[in-house]
Amino acid sequence: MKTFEQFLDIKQEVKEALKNNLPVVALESTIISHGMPYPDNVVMAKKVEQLIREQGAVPATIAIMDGRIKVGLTDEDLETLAKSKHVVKVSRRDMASVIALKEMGATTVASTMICAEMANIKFFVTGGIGGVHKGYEETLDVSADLEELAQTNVTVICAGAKAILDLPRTMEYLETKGVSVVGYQTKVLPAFYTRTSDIELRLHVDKIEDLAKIVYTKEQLNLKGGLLVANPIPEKDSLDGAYMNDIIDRAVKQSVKDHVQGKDVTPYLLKKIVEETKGKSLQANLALVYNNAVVGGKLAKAYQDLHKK
Ligand code: PSU
Ligand code: MN
Repeated sequence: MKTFEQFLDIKQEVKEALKNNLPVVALESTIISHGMPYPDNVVMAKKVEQLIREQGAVPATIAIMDGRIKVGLTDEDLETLAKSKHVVKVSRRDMASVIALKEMGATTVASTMICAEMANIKFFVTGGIGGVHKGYEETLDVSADLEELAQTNVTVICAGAKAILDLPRTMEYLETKGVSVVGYQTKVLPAFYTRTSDIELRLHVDKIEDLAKIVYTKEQLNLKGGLLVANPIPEKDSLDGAYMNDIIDRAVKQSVKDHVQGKDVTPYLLKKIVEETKGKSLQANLALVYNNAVVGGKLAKAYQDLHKK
């Protein structure tokens, strides 16, 4: 037994799927505890799991509870996480302390990747990744998600990075760290609430099977690190770019005035944007996560089919 396995609590259904080489898709929990208000968050968490199942894959939402890394949560666990005011947002640096001190922790993209790799899960669906923040020249605020993508072997399906971030610098950082960003049915980086940005991607594919081939080949080559699939929000759910940028700029300025720092920045901005858009951004956020769940489930399945050949 590897030493970390003593802390892993893999749900029976997930364990069996992994044993039988069936497709499994990991999900993060910070999006539940810190990314959306209750009760939308728990509705989202359950629906995402259902959508993944509909693609023929098994969902595994990850969180830290009672000193254990839970891989696969019950509906009751999801409720607890969604309602509690005392959930720690756990990135890589917080993992050991939250486990050791038996706190309740929700995993970010970075820590979900770590836990997924520990459990041998290859695919992970989220909304948007963290990145280089606007004004980073002053604050040095760069999400640990980017470092994790550089070193942990999990494919992350997201809707790009949202415009609260400095998108060009986020892309440069990923390039430096050797992380492939593959556009799925898009030639430009989607910007979360919107389908497009002015950043051209070096790589895009139109077919799920091609994504699966890229994941498989990266693995055969033994290349370290993650792979980022950028899947744009559906047209009908996307918001107007200029409208959103204006709201985001104001939210970022307010966060500086309010001296928001560290891990509080992203949750603060998300909440402000939901308020300012009177819930429109929340609807868009839900729609894009569902869309990612469908693509993630299909990709996990396509990868497994490829593997069998
Ligand atoms: N982007 C979203 N919703 C979220 C997050 C990002 O649209 O909930 C969360 C993810 O868990 C991501 C984390 O990993 O915020 C990034 O936080 P930070 O910027 O502090 O690294
Ligand atoms: Mn940060």
